Amino acid sequence: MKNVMIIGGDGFCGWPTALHLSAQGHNVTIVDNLSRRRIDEDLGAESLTPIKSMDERLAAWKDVSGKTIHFSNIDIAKNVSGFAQLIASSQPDTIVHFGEQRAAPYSMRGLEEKMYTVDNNISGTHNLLAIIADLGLDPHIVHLGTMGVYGYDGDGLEIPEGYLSVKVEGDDGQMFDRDILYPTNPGSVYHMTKSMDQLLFQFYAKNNNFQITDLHQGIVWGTQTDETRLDERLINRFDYDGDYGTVLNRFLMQAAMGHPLTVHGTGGQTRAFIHINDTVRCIALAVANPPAKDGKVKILNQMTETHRVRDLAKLVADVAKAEVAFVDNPRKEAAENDLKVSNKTFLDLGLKPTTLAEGLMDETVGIASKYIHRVRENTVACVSTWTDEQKPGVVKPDAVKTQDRAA
Ligand code: NAD
Ligand code: USQ
Repeated sequence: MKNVMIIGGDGFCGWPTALHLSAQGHNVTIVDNLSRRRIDEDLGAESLTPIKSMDERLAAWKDVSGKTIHFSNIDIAKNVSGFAQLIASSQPDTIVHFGEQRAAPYSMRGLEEKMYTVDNNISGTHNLLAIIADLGLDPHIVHLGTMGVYGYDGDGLEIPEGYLSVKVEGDDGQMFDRDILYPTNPGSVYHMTKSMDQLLFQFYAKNNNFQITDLHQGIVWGTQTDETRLDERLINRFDYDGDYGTVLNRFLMQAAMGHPLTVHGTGGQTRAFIHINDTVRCIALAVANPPAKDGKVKILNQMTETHRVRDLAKLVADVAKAEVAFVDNPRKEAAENDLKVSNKTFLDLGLKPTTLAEGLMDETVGIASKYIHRVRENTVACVSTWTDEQKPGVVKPDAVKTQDRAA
């Protein structure tokens, strides 16, 4: 049994992870400032599933399992003394860090959201590391990073787990071997913060000999896990709005409401995916297998399948009898890319992936159709654009020049 602190334990990945680790017998403390719920209120958005308040969730878990999960409402980016006191008093063996602003479109919305995402994510991660160093503690830190740090301009070269072994030619023709962090190529301000997190981890692993596991996770789909299914009050969140809804959950919700599936651009974007049940299993495996204290961050790719967006749309359209619409892409991203990813470590540790083919029907009928009466139709459109030129109604400079020339 370990003392496990879960930062961001009220969120989509954090809540089912807290339940899973508690079910395994660990003593779990959630730290969350509930900012995700406040952002929903600001956006006029809401989870499709009726998630309960933290107090109700914890009481339900006690009823169902007899186990207690502790909760502290702390902003880890701002409340340094409160966070430090909590870590000092609870002495965690493991800290799982989910507590960041995680939506790429939200991070591109405007000045305020860009600043908030950088301030929140970078300060939060650095506060955690600096507090542990200051207290002289030695917990294993498990961080949720993203596949997006590698970028999506791939041509089929298999993405390794975090590091790239390269040979560099010196002036005199001598060859030098280097093992470097895979060069980052973030596609949004959010993904950029995850790239910056990597450097913070690299420094503290080297300087303070911290044990750090950074999980480069793909897009998480699905809703329920073995534990959240046990009681309706434990249900996990399902985001579908234009900022926080990820692509597959959006397609499932759109199919259920009779809306065409909104494929951005050609739909040639290939992305990595993982089911939420496998997310919680991977984190349990990571918690059980801390890295050696060798001054190096252990990086694992946490994904199980890759799919092209237009193929996903076709799959959902066939299962749920929906139409597909190819819409202007609000993002700046490669129209087509290949993606091959190594996920050898988790497979070697025994992960048995839930495939899309197995889980899709369950989601379609069990979640999207069941709760579609709760949908807020006005939040479905993607309104955040990567550049001002992409905003609807904005006249592009080229168009102005052409008009001037015509006059
Ligand atoms: P989420 O937004 O549902 O959960 C994040 C939680 O962290 C929220 O409950 C929020 O209130 C909390 N939080 C944010 N800032 C905080 C702060 N300063 N102090 C305390 N709590 C704070 O996100 P999620 O989908 O559960 O993602 C969790 C982590 O996994 C994120 O770091 C994200 O980058 C990563 N990730 C998610 C996905 C995905 O598809 N959902 C994929 C890859 C990686
Ligand atoms: N897309 C559509 N139609 C939509 C919504 C999205 O075609 O209606 C496309 C996007 O343009 C993009 C792809 O689907 O090409 C994926 O978008 P997404 O919103 O599902 O995922 P993304 O923005 O990459 O972010 C999500 C999580 C983030 C996590 C990341 C993992 O929100 O926290 O880090 O997935 S990864 O993509 O591997 O970097």
